[in-house]
Amino acid sequence: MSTEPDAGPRPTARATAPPAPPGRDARAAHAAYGAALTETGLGAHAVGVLRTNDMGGWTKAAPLLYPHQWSWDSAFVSIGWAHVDVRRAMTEQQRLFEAQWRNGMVPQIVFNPLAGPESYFPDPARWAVEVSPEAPVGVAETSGICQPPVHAIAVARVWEVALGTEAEPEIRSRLRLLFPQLLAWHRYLAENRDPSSSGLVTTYHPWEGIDNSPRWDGVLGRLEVGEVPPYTRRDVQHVADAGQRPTNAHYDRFLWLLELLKRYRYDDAVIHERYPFLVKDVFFTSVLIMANRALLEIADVVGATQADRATIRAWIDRARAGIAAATDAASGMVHDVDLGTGAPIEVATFAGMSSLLDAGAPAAQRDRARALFDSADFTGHPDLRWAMLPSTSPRAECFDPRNYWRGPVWPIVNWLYWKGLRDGGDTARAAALREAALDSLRHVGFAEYFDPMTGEALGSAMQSWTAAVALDWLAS
Ligand code: 2M8
Repeated sequence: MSTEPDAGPRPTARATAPPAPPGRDARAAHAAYGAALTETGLGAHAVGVLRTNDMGGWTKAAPLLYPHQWSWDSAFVSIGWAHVDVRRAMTEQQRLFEAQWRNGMVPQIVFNPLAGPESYFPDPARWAVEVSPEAPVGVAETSGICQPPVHAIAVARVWEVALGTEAEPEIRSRLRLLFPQLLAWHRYLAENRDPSSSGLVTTYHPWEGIDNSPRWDGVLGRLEVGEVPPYTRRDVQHVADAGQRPTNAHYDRFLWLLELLKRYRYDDAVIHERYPFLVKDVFFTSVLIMANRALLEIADVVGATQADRATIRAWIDRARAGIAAATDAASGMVHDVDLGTGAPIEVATFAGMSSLLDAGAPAAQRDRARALFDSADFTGHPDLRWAMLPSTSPRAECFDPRNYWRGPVWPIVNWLYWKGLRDGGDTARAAALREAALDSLRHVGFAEYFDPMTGEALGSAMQSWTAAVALDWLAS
């Protein structure tokens, strides 16, 4: 990876450094972590997490479980770094975009060249992205799928923090370099991932963000799993309890999909024709709307052409129409569409309120989403420890409070909804969510996710993006 532009001053102070990264004994680590947090204060400790995971220009998503640079994690991480060092925040994104594919795709994972093949599975050899003429050559190795486009949102936040500081001119010139790459990324999503111009992004794999969400159960259940070369799961070696992670049956399906993507050389046209996991993803699409709104702000900063601005506005309009069409008239919930059957996926998860991520969505649509957000199905559920959005409604049959994306609270998801509420002028609701989130973080620490009822920390400790959103909430 190149060292240009400069990564900014290397962090030196270690006074706030958290305890050593957790291995198998993650529960004890979470507890030690919580105690340290009370002593040192949330902000100082969050900075300690970012510094611990800092690889000099990019940040590991977590110390052991995720030893590489993940796409949307890194975007949130930039938002966190912005409050420590805006130059370092920009570098995080520029490093990520060095691995952008020729077709504009920003890969889900940019692999750490220093981490051995046993550090994480699937590794670069399993992805074998060199089968695609679109994969980058001569830069870091990557996976072959992508994740929600939080990057422009992050970069707009970095700019906001840099504004009026001595770093402003430098950040502006670095934004000029990044803008075309962000535009190419959004174009990839608007075109390659939506060949029918429905306005909705097609997702190809649970690993494109919300891994084992019950939203995918129907499609995964229909899959006929073919021959998957033998593999060893590494993830379960790093969490206290495998019950917090996807099942082996899920992993077999994830890996079979990977084999198919590889067989189709990661070619979007072929994938749209033959591949069995094609879902019009309303959450992904709504993040893209938020990101395109942010990209318009960046367009002003860098003096983008009118043609580029018109293109971005057209993408927003089309996506908005797609979300409106995917909204259930009776419940007000927005549903993904399973392209295999053409049917909506009617599972009650946070994705159902995706209209709240678009501050410019029609008022009536946002009103309905807000009512759902407040309802006992979501943040108004009486047993919640904090009034925050769980990944799946506690009233849904498939709700599991401790298993990954099937129930636990993810602070980063709440950050997105907080931003959507705040940008949409819903200041009281946004303020309440921020308060609840900060209180939860003080108790839970920077866990990957937590049990919505008990507040028990789950998954990895010292998760970078959790620390990053804490820093942004503290600064907001
Ligand atoms: C989780 O996903 C990875 C695969 O990408 C995994 O389980 O191994 C998800 O929560 C994903 O959204 C996140 O980006 C990643 C790193 O935090 O972990």
